[in-house]
Amino acid sequence: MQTSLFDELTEEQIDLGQGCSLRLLQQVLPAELAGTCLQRLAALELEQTRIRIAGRDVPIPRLNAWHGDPEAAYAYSGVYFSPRPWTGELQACREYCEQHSRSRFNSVLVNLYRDGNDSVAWHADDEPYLGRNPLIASLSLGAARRFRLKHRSDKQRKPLTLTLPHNSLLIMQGALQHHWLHTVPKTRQACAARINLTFRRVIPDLH
Ligand SMILES: O=C(O)CCC(=O)C(=O)O
Ligand SMILES: [Mn+2]
Repeated sequence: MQTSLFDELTEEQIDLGQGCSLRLLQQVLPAELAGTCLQRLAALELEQTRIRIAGRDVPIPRLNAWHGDPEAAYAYSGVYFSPRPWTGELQACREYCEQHSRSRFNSVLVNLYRDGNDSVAWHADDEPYLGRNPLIASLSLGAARRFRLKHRSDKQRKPLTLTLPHNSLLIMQGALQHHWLHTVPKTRQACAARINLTFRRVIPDLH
């Protein structure tokens, strides 16, 4: 029987006001492809980048790698990365994420959270070379993790907690990076590995 690629797809939209919105899609890749991508991406050459915080050189609490088109160099907390080339799995994931988000991406940051001790601190994806109001498409594979958002200045706004399960796509768009911060906190619950791919469009002239 021929089934549509998007048969199981479900979508939830969250409007946060001030031109900020989120879309959370489930079952974005065909199930078998999601499984093979998780295995193969976890076998990529990943590293524990070091960043400077308050004058100290600190390893980030996760492994990562930057892949993309040659011109899409990327900087994170003052560290520059030349993109590694696209692999077959990254290319396949990019195509699905582009279709679902109706956007084009020239780069992806691969993050591996080895277990519940790995995390990403509060931050926004607001680097100048992503341009104004960048659309970020964030694909999660493997263990489900909590993803929290808090408003930067309005302390009356309640923080938001989402769970990002295997094979889900979180699309952050509009002015979200301007007004809100996000984090994947550590968890004490036993937790297997999780791969997260954040697809971005770097505008090389803005470096
Ligand atoms: O792992 C995630 O869900 C988020 C990763 C993230 O925020 C980032 O790489 O900028
Ligand atoms: Mn981020």
